[in-house]
Amino acid sequence: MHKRALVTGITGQDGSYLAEFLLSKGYTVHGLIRRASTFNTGRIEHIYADPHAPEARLFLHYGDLSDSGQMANLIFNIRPDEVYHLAAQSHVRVSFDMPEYTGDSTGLGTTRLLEAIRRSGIKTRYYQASSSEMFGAAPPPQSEKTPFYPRSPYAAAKVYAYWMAVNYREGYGLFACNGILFNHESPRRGETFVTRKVTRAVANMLAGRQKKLYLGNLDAKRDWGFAPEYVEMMWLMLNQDEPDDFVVGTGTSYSIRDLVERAFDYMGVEVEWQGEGREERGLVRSVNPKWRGALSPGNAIIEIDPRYFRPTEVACLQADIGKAREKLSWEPRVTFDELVKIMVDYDVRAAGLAPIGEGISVCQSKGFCYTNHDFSLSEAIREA
Ligand code: NAP
Ligand code: G4F
Repeated sequence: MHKRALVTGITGQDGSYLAEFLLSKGYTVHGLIRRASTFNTGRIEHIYADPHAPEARLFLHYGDLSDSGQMANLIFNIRPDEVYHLAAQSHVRVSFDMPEYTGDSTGLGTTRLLEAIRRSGIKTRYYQASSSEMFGAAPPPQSEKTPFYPRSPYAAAKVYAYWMAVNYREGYGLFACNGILFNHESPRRGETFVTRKVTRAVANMLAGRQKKLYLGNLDAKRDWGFAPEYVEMMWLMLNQDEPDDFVVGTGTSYSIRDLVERAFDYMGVEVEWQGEGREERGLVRSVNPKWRGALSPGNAIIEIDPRYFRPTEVACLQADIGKAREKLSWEPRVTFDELVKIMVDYDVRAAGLAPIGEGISVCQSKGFCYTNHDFSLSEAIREA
C-alpha cells in the first residue's frame, strides 16, 4: 500500500519538488490547487498523469486556505499519512501591501488546516513551512534557540503559524514539525524573488531583451541554498521517531551585491559600482567580446528603485545548522556559487542562448537530474 501525502502549495517552487520527491519514494500524492483563470500548474505538468490511468499517483484538488470546509473534506476523505503545509502568501514585500490577506492565508490558513486534522481524528504527521524570516532583526547566526523578531506581516503570520503547530503538538499530541528554512532557490523560483529576478535579467540582457535591472536594498544578506535539497529535509523531519523543529540552511551568507556580481561574472560580464544610496548604479566594467552586441563597457545596467525597499528590512540571515547536522546528518551539497550557476544556466537557455553548463554539470554530478523541462527529479520517479 502506497503511503499517502497531502501537499498544500503543490504548484509552488517547493511543492513541485516535494511532489517529485514523494512520488520517487513511492507515495501517492494529493495536492491542493487554487482555481485560477490562467494555468498555475506549470511547475507540475511534467509529473501529472491522467487520474483515470491505473498507474496515476498524483491527484489534484481545488481548494483555498480561506476555505476550512474544503480542508476538512480533503483531510477526512484522503486520510493522508503525512501533510506538508507549504501554501502561503510567501512574498515578504507583498505582505506589506496586503497585511490582512497575508495574516489570513499564511497565518489563519494554518489553523484551519490544523483544526481539520484535529477534528477528523485521523492519525497523521504534519510539516509546517516555517521561515528564517521569523528571526527578522535577531542577529546571526540564527538557530532553533534564537528568539523570533519578525520584521514584516509575512514574518509575523509565520510566527503565529509556527506556534500553532507547536501548540497542536503539545496540546493534542499531533506529530507536528516546524522546518525553519532559510532562503532556498532554483530555476523554479518565482520571478519576483531577488535571485531569479537577477538571473533572468542576466540572461535577458545578453539576449538583447532587457536594458536595466532595478533593485532595492543591495546590502541585505541571505543564506541561500538549493530548493530540491531542502524538500528532502521536509520528508526527513516527518520520518523521525519524534516530532521536532529544525533550522535548515547552508551556514553561509551573501549580499544582494554579491549575488549580482557573481551572476554577471559567470557569463563574462564584470560589474562595478558607482555612487551611493539611491543614486548607486551598477555599470559594465568589462564584457566578454561574445556579448559586445548586447552590452558594452560603461553601460549602466543596474539602478535602485525605492519601490523595492521594505518599510522594515531583515539585514542578515545566516543559519546555525548544528542541530540538523547532528540529528538529521544534514550537510548541504550545493554551494552559493553553484546555485548561481545553476540558475543562470537555466535562464540563459530559456532566453534561447547556449548555457555555459557548469551549473548543469553540478546538478548531474551531485545527483539532481537535468531534463529539458528544468532541474527535475523525474528520472527517479520513473525508476520507482
Ligand atoms: P511559492 O513558490 O510562493 O508557492 C506558494 C504556494 O502556495 C503556491 O502553490 C500557491 O498557489 C499557494 N497558495 C498561495 N496562497 C494560497 C491560498 N490562499 N490557498 C491555497 N494555496 C495558496 O513558495 P515556496 O517558495 O514554494 O515556499 C513554500 C512555503 O515555504 C511557503 O509557505 C513559504 O512561505 C515557505 N518558505 C519558503 C522559503 C523559500 O526560501 N522558498 C523559505 C522559508 C519558508 P499558486 O501557485 O496558485 O499561487
Ligand atoms: O528574494 P526576496 O524577496 O526574499 P525574502 O524577502 O528573503 O523572502 C524569501 O525567503 C524567506 C526565507 O527567509 C521566505 F520565508 C519567504 O517566503 C521568501 O521565499 O528578498 C531577499 C532580499 C531582501 O532583503 C530584499 O530587500 O533581497 C532584497 N532585494 C533587493 N532588491 C530584493 C530586491 N528583493 C526582491 N524580491 N526584489 C528586489 O528587487
